[in-house]
Amino acid sequence: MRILTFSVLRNCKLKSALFKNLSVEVSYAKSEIDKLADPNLVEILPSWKEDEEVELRSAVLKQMRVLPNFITEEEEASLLGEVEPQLKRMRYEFDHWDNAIEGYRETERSQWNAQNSAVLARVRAVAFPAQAQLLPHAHVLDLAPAGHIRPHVDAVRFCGDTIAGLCLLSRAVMRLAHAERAHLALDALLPRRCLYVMTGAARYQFSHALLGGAHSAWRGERVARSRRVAVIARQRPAPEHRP
Ligand SMILES: O=C(O)CCC(=O)C(=O)O
Repeated sequence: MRILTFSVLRNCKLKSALFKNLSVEVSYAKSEIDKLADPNLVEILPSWKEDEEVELRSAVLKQMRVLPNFITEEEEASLLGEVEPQLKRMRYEFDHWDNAIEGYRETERSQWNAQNSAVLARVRAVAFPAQAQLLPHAHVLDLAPAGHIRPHVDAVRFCGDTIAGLCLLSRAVMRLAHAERAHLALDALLPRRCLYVMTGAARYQFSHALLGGAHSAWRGERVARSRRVAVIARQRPAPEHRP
């Protein structure tokens, strides 16, 4: 599906206020992110020496959070049930010469059934500031078992301060590397059914990549990857960056 090919990942070309029609009651308070995030799922790589850029290190660790078991198995099945018919009609894209991503198919979705709307409302409540305006569509990104995403920073013209992704079907390793000093790097283990939330320095100063199965390891152990679907919510770009 070439219309979306790259539009989302490279340009994050999504539109205004995600979930704006939602009337679901949300029970999480904003500080839930601190309770739900597991700091053990984000690890600074050895190339980033302990005494180097200490403030940046502590900032990025606060700004890349992984919330394990954010959704239940039933909620995962329900989200997949809604996106699968659309995804199944597409082919995985490989081999595009300048792609930042390989082995993927993607779509956008703004209308969800009641159960999925409730899940997405929880994402909004936990991951985004109360006043944040979100893009109207969630980005649904389906990576084949052999698919991967190369390092990139989401363009400010198309995406604001915070990016939050629900991870379905497979765990994966996401690598963040400082855009100018790539040895300042960290890995995040994204377990199946987690939510990750990237904001601030983690979103702007670091590239992020989704490692392919052959390169995915966590604490010395290989992380097998199978097909993975991410449902990603993004904040609207700041007014000064809007196209
Ligand atoms: O699949 C993911 O969770 C990450 C996707 C990504 O890198 C992006 O949309 O910018």
